[in-house]
Amino acid sequence: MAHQAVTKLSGKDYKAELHPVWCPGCGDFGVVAGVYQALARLNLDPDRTVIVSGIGCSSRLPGYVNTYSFNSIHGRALPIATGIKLANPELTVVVVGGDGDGFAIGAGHFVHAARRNVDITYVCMDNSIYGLTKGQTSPTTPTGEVTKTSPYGNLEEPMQPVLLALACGATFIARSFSSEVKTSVELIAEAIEHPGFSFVHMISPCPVFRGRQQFDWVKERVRPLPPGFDFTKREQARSVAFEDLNEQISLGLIWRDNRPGLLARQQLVQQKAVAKGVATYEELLHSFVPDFGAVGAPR
Ligand SMILES: Cc1ncc(C[n+]2csc(CCOP(=O)(O)OP(=O)(O)O)c2C)c(N)n1
Ligand code: SF4
Repeated sequence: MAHQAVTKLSGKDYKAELHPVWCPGCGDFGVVAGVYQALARLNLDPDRTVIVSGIGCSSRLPGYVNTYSFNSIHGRALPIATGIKLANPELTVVVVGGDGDGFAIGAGHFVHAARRNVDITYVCMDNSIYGLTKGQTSPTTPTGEVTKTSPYGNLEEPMQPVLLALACGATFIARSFSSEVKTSVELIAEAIEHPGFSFVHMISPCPVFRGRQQFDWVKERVRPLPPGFDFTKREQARSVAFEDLNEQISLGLIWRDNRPGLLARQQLVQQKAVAKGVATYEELLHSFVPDFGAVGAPR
């Protein structure tokens, strides 16, 4: 359950003193604008909200938001966020980062965060390039794209983040585009409210290493999901997940499922333990490891 601020906050209340150092025209400006407004829409208490990232241009975002923030290690934001949420379920935990961070070095963590269905929100800012390290191909770079590491064109097929999220059991999957801030606000707010692992695939162009034409390329292809699209129907979600992004990029809520999250399942275990006479979570831990918490105890 997300904690609300005592007074009504607006988007600018979530702006940190630190000003973004992203390049002029970077898509990430649109994403942070969407984050400010989504937090304001939910009136989240900044003292009970944490934004976690890895390393990359996009991973600078937590520093620009007036909540707790953790700019962590490249590719490791999801396990760190999982630990934060499990240690203190009262916190609202949001993870942000780039496609390199999330789908190259961090790909294994994405798979397991989705599978575990921990109640955290992951906004992956996909520019299909490594921005911070100056323009190497990433797992989502289109085939044939000329980059610093593919001067004759990328030989590889890009991966499909939405398809991967669906295959791994994410219970909320949406896609937005950094220039469509209104759509981003709605989807990020809904993702935060979702009790389970929520994933927002956020297309956020890098004009420096993919060129200004990346915005035009995306704009020509994005479209809202068709009227009547049912995000609770797996076969409809699957058809979006298999979309050829060179042809069309659907924006909106693609998939939602009410499978209980990890914390809800943990509560069931606690209830069973209580029924067996174990009164508290600490006692439950002691029943596994009798010396748990004792000074010098094995950990
Ligand atoms: C363990 C480790 N490996 C590699 C790096 C170098 N590195 C920093 S950011 C980055 C990739 C950045 O691309 P992405 O995650 O897509 O974010 P963007 O900068 O495009 O927003 C890499 C490879 C690192 N910091 N740590
Ligand atoms: S290099 Fe690209 S992703 Fe990084 S700040 Fe500049 S425009 Fe944005």
